[in-house]
Amino acid sequence: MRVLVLGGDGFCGWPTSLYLSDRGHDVTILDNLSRRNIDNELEVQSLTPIRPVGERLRAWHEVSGKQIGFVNLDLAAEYDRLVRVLEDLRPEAIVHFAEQRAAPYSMRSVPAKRYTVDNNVRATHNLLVALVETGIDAALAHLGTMGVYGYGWSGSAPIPEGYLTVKVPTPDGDLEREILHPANPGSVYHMTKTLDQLMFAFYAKNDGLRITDLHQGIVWGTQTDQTVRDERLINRFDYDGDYGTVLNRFLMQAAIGHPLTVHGSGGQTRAFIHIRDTARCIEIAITNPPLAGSAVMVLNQITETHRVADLAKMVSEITGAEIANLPNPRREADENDLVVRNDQFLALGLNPTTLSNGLLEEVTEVAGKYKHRADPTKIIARSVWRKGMETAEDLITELPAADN
Ligand code: NAD
Ligand code: USQ
Repeated sequence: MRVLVLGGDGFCGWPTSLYLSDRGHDVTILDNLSRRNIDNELEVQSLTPIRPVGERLRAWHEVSGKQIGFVNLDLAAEYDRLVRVLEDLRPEAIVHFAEQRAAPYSMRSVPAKRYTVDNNVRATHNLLVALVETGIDAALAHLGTMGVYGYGWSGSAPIPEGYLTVKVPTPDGDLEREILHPANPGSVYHMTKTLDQLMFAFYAKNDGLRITDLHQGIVWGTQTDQTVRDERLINRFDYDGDYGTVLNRFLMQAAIGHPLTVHGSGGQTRAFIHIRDTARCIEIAITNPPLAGSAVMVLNQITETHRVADLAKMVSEITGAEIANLPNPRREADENDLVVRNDQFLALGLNPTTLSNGLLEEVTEVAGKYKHRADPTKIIARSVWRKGMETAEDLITELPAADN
């Protein structure tokens, strides 16, 4: 298939682009490299030495013999160029990763909140309008998030795949209806994903766009079968307090001898997926799209759920790392249940990589190898959900210095 990967220079987009290319798809990446600019703004770099995009693409051509195209374009701002790119490439499938994706970054300041909403909402809407204007009937797979459902809203009831069957009381008896699961975002970033959902529902209904919204859990791991083929292909590894996600942060912290930064009691339960499975799920999604005129297809892109405290314990048992229970800078439940349906991906052939069989490999081969690149001052999460919230900043002198 001709596949356009929006946000294909990022943590999920890069390995997915290589995977799709390796599988014989004709891939073009579109990215404005804004994520690399945010690294500069935050004065932090990926733990792994990611190469400039041109060098990445040349390296892929050398090792695989395959070409991946690249377009530097701001999806949120350059609408006319986007239309021209779509008309030139006429993609059969589009994968949409191109949004600001960190919840802590989206809460750190007024400019960051405004940027996250402007960037994400406009990027998604521009894409949808451009598909209608050009008449390109591509299968669109968007990376949404498990966080659109919120945590704890429905107690221990399993979270369905997007839609909930409800009974509406009427004078003539109950009507059964299928509705989009109520949105309950926990950050400005997560809120943009709930807004995306409404735009998708409208354009699927009104214009017959074929859309799959992948409600993905937290992605962990770094390397895939493609990114290991040459060091110039290495994937990004975020570990800082804004962009680092919990499990990769714990793995990196263990590698440099920093205590594991559990927020509060660690009773938060979240859904996880390995980066290799992200890439596989995307191919499954674009090759099994909904029919025109159908509602948006929602797939929960997760393979397992864990409590943060249990992850810390697991990493600590393997590595001997200490665990620090820090003040939680976020407004979130201290504890929640989470049971998630993911039947559709399993039925479509996904064979999940689970935590136990990939964990050690990550600690030793990636975090350990590049630990000299870590800046320990960037580890503590400093973005707070409300002014005046306590952070771990005051405890920093009490935390043992990282053994870097
Ligand atoms: P990332 O920040 O590493 O990658 C996003 C890419 O999109 C970057 O390369 C960035 O430069 C590009 N981009 C952003 N705005 C753009 C714009 N206006 N125009 C063109 N390019 C733009 O993020 P990621 O971790 O790869 O996440 C990708 C997607 O998957 C996001 O939408 C995110 O919400 C979703 N997701 C990620 C995770 C995770 O754990 N990383 C989990 C669930 C869902
Ligand atoms: N947490 C810690 N210690 C840390 C970092 C995080 O205890 O050092 C806790 C957080 O407080 C939270 C949980 O771990 O309770 C998850 O935090 P996270 O930063 O790993 O994940 P999150 O902010 O939810 O965001 C990430 C991605 C986002 C994606 C989302 C999927 O950055 O793009 O949408 O995971 S999900 O969480 O399923 O909505």
